Amino acid sequence: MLLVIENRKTTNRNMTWSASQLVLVAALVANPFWDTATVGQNPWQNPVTPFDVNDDTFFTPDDFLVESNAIRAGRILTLPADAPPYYDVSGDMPEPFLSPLDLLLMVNEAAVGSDFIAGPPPGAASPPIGPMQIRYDITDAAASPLSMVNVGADFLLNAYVLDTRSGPLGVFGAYVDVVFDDQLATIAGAALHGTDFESFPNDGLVVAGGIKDVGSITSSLFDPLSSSELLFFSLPMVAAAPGQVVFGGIDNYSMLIGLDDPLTADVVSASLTIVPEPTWPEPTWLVLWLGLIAGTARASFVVAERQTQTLENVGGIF
Ligand SMILES: [Ca+2]
Ligand SMILES: [Ca+2]
Repeated sequence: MLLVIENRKTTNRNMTWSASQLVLVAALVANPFWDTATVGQNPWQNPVTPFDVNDDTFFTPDDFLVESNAIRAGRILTLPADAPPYYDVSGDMPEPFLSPLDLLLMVNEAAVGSDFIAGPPPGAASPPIGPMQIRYDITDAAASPLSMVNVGADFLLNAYVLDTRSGPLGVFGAYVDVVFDDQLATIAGAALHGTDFESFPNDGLVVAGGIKDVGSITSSLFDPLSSSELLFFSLPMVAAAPGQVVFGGIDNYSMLIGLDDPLTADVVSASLTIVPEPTWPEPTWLVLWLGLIAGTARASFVVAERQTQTLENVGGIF
């Protein structure tokens, strides 16, 4: 087991470290009880891999959810009678306990290890619908709302997340499939993750009819998040063909602070009307067309001038 903090700055897995957390990390390095040889000797440590807290055989973001919930709820030093969840990642011996060190070990392993999957567990069934919302809207690069664009125009598809419980604690994270007609619009760049959700980002896999598993989890595993609606990600896109394109889909693996089980959030879709680019006549036809207008105007002027002269001559008789 290797604890590397510096590398985290070079990855795209940003975490916020307070001075007290760094002290905890230093304490971990010096902790005489931290030893991989203890794996399998502690009833609250997963005997197969200590990072699989919820014991589903994978190390994925929902393991962070379970561990973070336990620490936020103040369960430090008090482990439940039965495991799993296997909260004691560090495998403290001779006396097991749960602390922020366990979560920090997971952060380190996810940043430098090869066993972490930044997305839902492979083969996981869609979780039941729960009290969370993912809302899409469409803007230009300056964040002005868009409802209609020309073919070829760039735009941003933005996703926002909201904890809709009566007593909201905030959104922990999500990995979502965005469904849309890829004949009408195409993805033009990597996802831009919201500043509140920069941990363990997944830019998604582009597939026919959309993109799979775009998402991340909270930028701070220790501090409370705002319970108001937050920007989750923005996807750069380009309008490809005329039509009305709808961005939606309900297949998402979403997580709320305080709930150990992932859920499926309600999705509020967004639509965009794409119209053809303005067309202009060929240059030859344009010259003829302008010439015709000029000729017509000249003829009208001549006629008007002659009418004026005629009236003047008539006036001269009297
Ligand atoms: Ca797991
Ligand atoms: Ca521990």
